[in-house]
Amino acid sequence: MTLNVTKIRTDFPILKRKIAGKPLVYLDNAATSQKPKAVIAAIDRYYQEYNANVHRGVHRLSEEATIAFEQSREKFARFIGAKTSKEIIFVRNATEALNLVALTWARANLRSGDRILLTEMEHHSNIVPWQMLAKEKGLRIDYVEIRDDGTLNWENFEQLIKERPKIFSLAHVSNALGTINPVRQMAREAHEMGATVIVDAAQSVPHMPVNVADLECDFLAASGHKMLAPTGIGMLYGRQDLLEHTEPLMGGGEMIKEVHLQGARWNDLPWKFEAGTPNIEGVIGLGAAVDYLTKLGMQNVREHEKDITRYAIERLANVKSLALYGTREIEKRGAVISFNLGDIHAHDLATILDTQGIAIRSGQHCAEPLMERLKVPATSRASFYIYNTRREADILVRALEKAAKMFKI
Ligand code: C6P
Repeated sequence: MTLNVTKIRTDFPILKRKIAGKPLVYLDNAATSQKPKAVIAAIDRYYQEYNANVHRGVHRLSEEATIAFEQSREKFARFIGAKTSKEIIFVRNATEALNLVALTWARANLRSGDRILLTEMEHHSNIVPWQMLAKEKGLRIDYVEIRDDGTLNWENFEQLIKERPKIFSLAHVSNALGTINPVRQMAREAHEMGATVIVDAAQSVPHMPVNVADLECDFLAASGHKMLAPTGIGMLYGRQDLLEHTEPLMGGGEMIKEVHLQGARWNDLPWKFEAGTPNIEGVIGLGAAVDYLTKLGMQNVREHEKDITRYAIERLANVKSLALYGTREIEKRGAVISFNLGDIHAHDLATILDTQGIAIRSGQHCAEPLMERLKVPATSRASFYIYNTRREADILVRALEKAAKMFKI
């Protein structure tokens, strides 16, 4: 075992909960993770001891809040290998991060007739902002196909990248299939063809070592709430030279250096993109979450998740009438397993599992084009994290076998 899961579990008060008289088995981590005491305590401490607005006051509380706020930015910058914390912009979530790139850098740099390249496995957050921009500016969107095993079709990518799209934006890890995409290899080819590379890392940053220099990406989006931090805090990484030459989206306090009746001058990076009072408690919680994950070691997190995913897939493969989606190659997938049991609708299955205390997600996972490609209306999805155990995978398997009996399939 690469992580001391028994010890980790004691850090998460919610895991002691019972649901319908059964211990909670929380397997909906791709939707949002649970929060450790250290994160809850950091937020509590902020409100109890140094609640104040940031970057505004010279009084002690404001100074302390500003230091904690900016330290969190430094921590996250180090966590993903950014060159400087100026490259980290705080937003609400990964969705807002992707929209921010679309509405600022992309809106200014793309012209009618330009192409954007996405993939068939994208989350709606990495499709709809581009569709909106495409409509506004007359752009064309192409999608890299996926193979039946849920990996990207490399030949198709090579064809489409030769069309010289201005943007190549893709998920690092698919939230519905778990596929880990070879971002670095693809980014190299995309750059050779002149594209700017945007990575939706909502499902990778919480689960494995992620380094923006290794990925060779230009922008990267992530959400705090999937990596032990509170909801309402998201992170956009952008290469400093790109952000320096990009106009802000929103105007107001915080994002300006000086304002006169006839004009204003923007603040330095990263604040020029952070108009208004930010989510201070969210940022402070994020700092504590990064500390927690750093202490565990992200390679250890990945190894633990590989172990439990491999084990769960092996066991699930033996459940009668269970269809598993995605590649079986463990190196190519994260800790997300999508499946269907016979013809039971995913929502019915999730409801049955809930009566056993098991929380999974069911539906289209905000990836409707992918569901169309898989020719399924929905899937059930179990997703693991640092506190999940093989025993919990066993509980899932037994509950599925019970459901199969109940539905006589
Ligand atoms: N996926 C899931 O259950 P937000 O909602 O902005 O924090 O994250 C959006 C997002 C973007 N990209 C990927 C790959 C994602 O998985 C998500 C969020 C959740 O799969 C909620 S739909």
